[in-house]
Amino acid sequence: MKKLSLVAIMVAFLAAIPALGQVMTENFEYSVGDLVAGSGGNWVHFSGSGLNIQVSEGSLSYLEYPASDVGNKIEIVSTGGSSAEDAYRQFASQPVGSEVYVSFLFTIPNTTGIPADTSTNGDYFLALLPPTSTSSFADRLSIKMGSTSSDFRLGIRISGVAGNSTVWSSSEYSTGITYLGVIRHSMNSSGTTNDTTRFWVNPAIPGSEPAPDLIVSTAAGNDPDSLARIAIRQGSNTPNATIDGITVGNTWGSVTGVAGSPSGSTNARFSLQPVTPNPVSKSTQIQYSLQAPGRVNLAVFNILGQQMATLVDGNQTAGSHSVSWRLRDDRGSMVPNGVYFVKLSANGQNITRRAMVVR
Ligand SMILES: [Ca+2]
Ligand SMILES: [Ca+2]
Repeated sequence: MKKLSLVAIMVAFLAAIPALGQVMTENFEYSVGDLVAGSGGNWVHFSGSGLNIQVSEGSLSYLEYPASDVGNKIEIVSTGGSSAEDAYRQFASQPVGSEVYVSFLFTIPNTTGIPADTSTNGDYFLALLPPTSTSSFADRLSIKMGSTSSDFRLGIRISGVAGNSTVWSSSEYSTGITYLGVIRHSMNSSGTTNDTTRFWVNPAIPGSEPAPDLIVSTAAGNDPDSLARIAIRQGSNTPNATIDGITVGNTWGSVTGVAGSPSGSTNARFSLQPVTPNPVSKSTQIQYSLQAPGRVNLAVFNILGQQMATLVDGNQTAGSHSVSWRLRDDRGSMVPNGVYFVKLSANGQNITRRAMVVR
């Protein structure tokens, strides 16, 4: 049997992430437990005590989103009391004149603990910060109740300076769904009252930048000179939430997956869709695309790195392809329940996706 080492799996994960124009990608490839303690210094605690932000097993998935289904994810809770934690991750400082894009996946399982629909500013669970600040928050992603207990509203408060209230989306969003959020902060130069932030929920990707779901400009001045931290907040009125796949970049494409294609290439890019459904119980249709024609190998490995099933092994054309896997190994036997890795290799590149088989 061929062996696929854990190192090869990690390399495959990294190869799946486009780099052009990207500043930071956070897939939470840390062990389960306290985020700050287990992140090797990537995440820094800056406020609160008692109840720490947790890394949990598995990832959020979102079709076509590059930072989907890689590593683990984090959980925050509505603490309903004094125990809390705020933590940030530093990224390369983005100066005045920059466009700072931040994309992320999130799921709100229920609306327990979040502020009422009548709240002016709600509470926030994600924000940006200047390079050395733990208090001058920009772009606080805020949440409050929607019109029913299974709906919520999202808003952006561009600055904490008095006069800048949260601007709320007109849409309501549903509990239990994984959403893609994108924030774009335009650090317009010359002036402390001229920045603009745009916000999208579930924009179509890949594609060009669509009109935002909301747009807010600084009303009372204290625009940042630079942005260099992303903060996650867990507190009394923050939501129960799962967060994953945070990407920071300077262009729409760098955080949503377009800019990964080298210039001059065809529209097709090298990609492997997350396995759906996941867990798989009967069969799955595996979709992928090739940027160039060539030798292709698509195979399924078990958690020990043993190759179980060969789905494709031969030359294929550029563009989209699809193959079904009926959960059988190369000998025709049904594979046992468990975790598997689907690995696509072509033209010296690899992408690996995780699949759970549960009958
Ligand atoms: Ca992840
Ligand atoms: Ca400004």
